[in-house]
Amino acid sequence: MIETVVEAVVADVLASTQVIDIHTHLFAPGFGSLGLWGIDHLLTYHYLEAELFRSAPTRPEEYWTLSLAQRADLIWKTLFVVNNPISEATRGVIAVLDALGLDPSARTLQPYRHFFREQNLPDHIGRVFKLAGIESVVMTNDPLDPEESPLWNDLVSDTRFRAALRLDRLLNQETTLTPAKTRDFLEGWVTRMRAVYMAVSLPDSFQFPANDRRNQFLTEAVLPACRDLNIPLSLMIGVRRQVNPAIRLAGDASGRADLRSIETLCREFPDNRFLVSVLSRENQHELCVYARKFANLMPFDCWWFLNNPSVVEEITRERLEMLGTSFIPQHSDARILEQVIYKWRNTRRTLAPILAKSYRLLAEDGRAVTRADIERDVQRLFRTNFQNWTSR
Ligand code: RAT
Ligand code: ZN
Repeated sequence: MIETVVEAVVADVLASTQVIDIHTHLFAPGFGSLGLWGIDHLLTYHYLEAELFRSAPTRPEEYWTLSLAQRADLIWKTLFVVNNPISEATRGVIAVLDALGLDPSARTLQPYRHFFREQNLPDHIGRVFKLAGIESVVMTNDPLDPEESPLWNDLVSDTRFRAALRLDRLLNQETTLTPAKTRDFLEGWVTRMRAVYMAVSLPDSFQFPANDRRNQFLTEAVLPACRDLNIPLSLMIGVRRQVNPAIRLAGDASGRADLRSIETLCREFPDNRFLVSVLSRENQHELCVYARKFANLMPFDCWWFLNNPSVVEEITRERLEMLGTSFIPQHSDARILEQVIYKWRNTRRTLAPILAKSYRLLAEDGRAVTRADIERDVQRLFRTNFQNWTSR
């Protein structure tokens, strides 16, 4: 295949491969108001709130007294009318409106609110998934969340939404549970949720081994439970929570972590599988090095502040060069349903030239690829690496 053809074929294969979105904050319709969608939530996404305070004189204390609709109006006016929406998060809203057939240059939110009011949620979810090219999403499910846990009682299952048992409260805060009780608790909840993995976000200061409560619960409860249930543990490392509490969810930052903890975990727990994402750009290369040492380590995603084309490009090239296709390139982290449209569109757009370049180099070195070869790689990246990791 000649070069321009390769890039077109890659783009076409990426577009037609239904992705499994392995980490989101979305909820199946059965969770009612926990599932966020529509224009007001799209605009009050914390990525946009962080940008609002840089361009409007409004103070956070003042912002939080406003209603949801007033906050959305302020963000629209500030970031979309008075300024051009050229940041990644603002451009995403434009892409969503456009994909849904709306004119993205309205001065007020009235036409968008009207559109979303007319939608019936189950049909709308189907349309959004189709536009995003996703087959299913993995939710973030915290059994200690007082709003969420009672809803599991009589939930109608929806195979488009799979569960992941989130451990942040259990591991990062004090609970009254002992490690032994925690292990039973986790095994019970994984079975009930049919969770495909357990997950925790960890600070940049995370150390393993260390003489602390988190290490004790990891060693005595989480790791044995994951091993017995034969599911992976997802570690998302490098978040510095609430460096600016005034801006709430937008107030978290990132920091470089000591990845020798990953080395120890992978070596000392060979019967466990780890999905690992690191938030600091500076940690990416060593994560690839560790993945070359330990087959029970699966690097995934360009997470949060890394999910911008310039950084995704760098990280993904590095991973392809060092790991071939044995990693999971991206998840959406969507908190609001329609975000999957722009997040996956951006991922495909960034991946196409990167993959095409790998195939061009391969051809220059003597082996041309066929469409079937490209399909095999994209299947691994978008689907089977995760499927194999979670259903052994
Ligand atoms: O990306 C985000 O929205 C962050 O606020 C976090 O949710 C992060 O992805 C996490 O899962 O902790
Ligand atoms: Zn997340």
